[in-house]
Amino acid sequence: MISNRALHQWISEMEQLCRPDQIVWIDGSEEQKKELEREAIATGEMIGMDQKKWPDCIYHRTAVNDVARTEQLTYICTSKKEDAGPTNNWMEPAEGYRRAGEYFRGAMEGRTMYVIPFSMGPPGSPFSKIGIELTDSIYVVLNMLIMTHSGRKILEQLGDSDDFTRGLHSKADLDPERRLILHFPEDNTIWSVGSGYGGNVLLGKKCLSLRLASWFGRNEGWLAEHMLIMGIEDPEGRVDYIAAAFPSACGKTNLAMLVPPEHFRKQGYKVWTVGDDIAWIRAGEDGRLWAINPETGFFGVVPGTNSRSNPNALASIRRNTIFTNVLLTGNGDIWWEDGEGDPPATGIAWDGRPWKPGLTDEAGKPIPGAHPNSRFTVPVVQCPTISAEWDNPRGVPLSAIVLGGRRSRLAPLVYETFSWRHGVYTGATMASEITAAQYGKQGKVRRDPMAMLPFCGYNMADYFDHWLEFGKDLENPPKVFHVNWFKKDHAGHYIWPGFGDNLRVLNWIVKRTREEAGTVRTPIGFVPAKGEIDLNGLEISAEQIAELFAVDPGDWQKELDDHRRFFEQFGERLPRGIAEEHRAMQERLALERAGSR
Ligand code: GTP
Ligand code: SPV
Ligand code: MN
Repeated sequence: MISNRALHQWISEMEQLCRPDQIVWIDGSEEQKKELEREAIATGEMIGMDQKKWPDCIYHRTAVNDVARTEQLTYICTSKKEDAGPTNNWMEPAEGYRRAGEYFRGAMEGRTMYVIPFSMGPPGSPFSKIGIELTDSIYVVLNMLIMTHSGRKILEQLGDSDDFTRGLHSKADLDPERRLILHFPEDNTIWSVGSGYGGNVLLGKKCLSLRLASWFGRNEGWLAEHMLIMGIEDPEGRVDYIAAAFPSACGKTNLAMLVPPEHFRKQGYKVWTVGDDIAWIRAGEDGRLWAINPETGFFGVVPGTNSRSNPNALASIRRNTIFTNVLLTGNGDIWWEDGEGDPPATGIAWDGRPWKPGLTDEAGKPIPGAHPNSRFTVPVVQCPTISAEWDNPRGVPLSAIVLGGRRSRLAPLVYETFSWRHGVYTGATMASEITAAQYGKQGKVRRDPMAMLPFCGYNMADYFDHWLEFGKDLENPPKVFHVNWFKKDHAGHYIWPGFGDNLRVLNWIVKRTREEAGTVRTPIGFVPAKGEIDLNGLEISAEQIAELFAVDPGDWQKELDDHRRFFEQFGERLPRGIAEEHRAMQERLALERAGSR
């Protein structure tokens, strides 16, 4: 099909290792896609859906032990262990190739190897990176066709260059004991074996666009981040773009597709979606930050998606969508928890077992029909609020960076950091409660710097340093904010309504970037002055507002002690700027506590 020698040589080596029956090149055509869907349905790899109700949609169920990324089986394979750092699993490259090579050996016998040429970022943009994924999964091919620029046009773009990410994936036998997700940043290579789940196998996504890209970004002077990108248009038609880092399943897709509350809609506020998961950020010649969404699709959490929480997502996924691990009914319909309408009388749960409403486990807990991490895959252009700038090769200029997590306690609804350096400190100490998108004890608070704990492809201490240095070179570094939509009252209920009402907070943030809104100084940053967040049309009491913005110096002292313990693992490598910010915060808290005594 093409003359690229480096590409052909690599493919033939991988072919010898995996021994597929045949090789098929993905050209990006609609005919090939339809043919693959038919084949996947015929073999049972995927399941057809009611085409009247769900036009061009298709269903997939993963293995029951394969429903989220497996961070414990994900490795950074660098020559030096320190380059991966204390927060990553590390394996020596030779050991990685040897161990995974054993699982790959002959794994594609009786199967087809698909060759997927893809580009993260618009082809030809200075931001963009080309990859080739080899896979034995039609599910992966169909997802990559939605999530990336892919097919013949990318091969043409690549030409004879050997500058492409070499991605090898095989489901092999889907055995978690023989599963590895390996990254070789020094070789621009990714090997993933033994899984069929999204973030483990769509190699353009977390593996390339975050783990490898963060490594490239450090060497080349840019940032690859786990961030949504959205535009907020005010009644005068000015659009401010913000990028926001929240950990997995903490609200990026929802915020990126936000519908303004009525009070704002009437005034003419609009929200535009640019991306919901990943941002690549560069400094522009104008001294501002510019960001692109390298993806072309959304791989979003299904449960909780309904016409109140996220009508734009719901509108996006009515056609031409892949559904993974939701509840399937006998007649090709689907259902999920906190979606639209009543559950069906009976169905087949995400794990393939018969399901009916009211089922409980031994502990009396409801058994869900859809897995809490069930996902939709849909082209971004199907979103009613997709920004006209979404695939602009130059990206969009950022007015603010927003950080956040899921904290039932402690973190106030919103605060503004004092400086870029304090913003980096705030990102470095981000924490969130574990969700269904990760394996681990759900609800437990873990530190997740910049929402990148599972995605930073190098030593996290060097990552902090890269952020600090990156900001020093900026003429106009954007302000950095922290938000928390998830604070709970003593009865365990969310205090803040969230979703569309989050625009009230974003509006304050945008005003702050123009120095147009008042603040109150606290030891952790500036919180909105009374009356500065527009609460018009919202039923919320003064006590609730007070609780949302409370900054308790005693609780924050405990938090700060935990920051210190977290930083200890980086030893000497922790940048001085971070240690200095820690000390400064210690002093502000001590002053506050002395003052309030
Ligand atoms: P990944 O795709 O895993 O990176 O997740 P994400 O960050 O895009 O999270 P998503 O928007 O899919 O939200 C995950 C869960 O958080 C869903 O169950 C949402 O209903 C819930 N959620 C999102 N925004 C809010 C909010 O403002 N308030 C509350 N209470 N819940 C929210
Ligand atoms: C996440 O877990 O942050 C996701 C889903 O966006 S996955 O692509 O599986 O990583
Ligand atoms: Mn994500």
